[in-house]
Amino acid sequence: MVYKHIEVKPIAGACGAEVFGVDLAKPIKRAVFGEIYKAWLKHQVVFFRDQKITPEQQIKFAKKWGGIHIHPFVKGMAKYPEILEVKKTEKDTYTFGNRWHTDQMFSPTPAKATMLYAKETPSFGGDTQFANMYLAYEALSPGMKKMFKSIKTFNVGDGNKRRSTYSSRNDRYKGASAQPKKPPKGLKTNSEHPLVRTHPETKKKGLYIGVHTQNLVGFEREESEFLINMIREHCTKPEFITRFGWKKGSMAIWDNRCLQHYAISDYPGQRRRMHRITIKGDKPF
Ligand SMILES: O=C(O)CCC(=O)C(=O)O
Ligand SMILES: [Fe+2]
Repeated sequence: MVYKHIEVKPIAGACGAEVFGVDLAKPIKRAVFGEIYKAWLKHQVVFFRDQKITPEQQIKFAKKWGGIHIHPFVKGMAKYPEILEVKKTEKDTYTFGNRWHTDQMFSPTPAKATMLYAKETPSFGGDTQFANMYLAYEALSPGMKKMFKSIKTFNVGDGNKRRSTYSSRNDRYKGASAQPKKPPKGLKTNSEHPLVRTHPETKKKGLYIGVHTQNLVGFEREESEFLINMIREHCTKPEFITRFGWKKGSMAIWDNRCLQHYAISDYPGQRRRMHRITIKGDKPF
């Protein structure tokens, strides 16, 4: 791919690229954004370094990717409900996103993209890993592809919803991240999705599974657990993974439709604080 306005450098064989030549604090021309978006679809997650932006500027940039999703049971920042502060302090033991997952998979219309902007980073550790679900699908044998084609997963997000309806001193969620809020009545936090998902824009197929996946629809419990464990292990082979080391001012935007991600919890006693915006997605097919 040839870029006229930006420079794009992959950071690993699996996925992920760093974008150079963009100042997110300034208005971004349509042609420049067009190239960023193309690079994003190709590399699945793009990174920008040394950005100095205000919450207003981050919100403005996020709106270019689609409608901003307001989290139903995690409170946004007091002045900016669009932004969740993902924060871990010296004392916190819980790390938000510390499992392989794709955002809001429990929802009938899970997030399209997630944008994370680093405000404070530990002196070491706190990287985020991304696993390429196109590669994981492509690496399957024709027999497995055929078998997986018609499988639906059942995905549940109840843990978070439950945590958000009470707040005790012992709650491991407390203080460790954005604060829970009461979800609207009747909020749907479980959904069936295809195990093999077609990306609505690239039209490529990828495996679609994450921590929210509880069982495969229509399978016996033993069968379902066996297959899910196998798929989880397969999806996170080192060859499918890239790892991003954050510095203050780093920004990442990832595509939840074709990646899983994992926040590494290896910096006890240190602080890490991120500003997170999620972009609304469609019903997976
Ligand atoms: O903090 C991170 O590196 C990622 C956390 C996460 O899973 C998310 O923001 O969706
Ligand atoms: Fe996440």
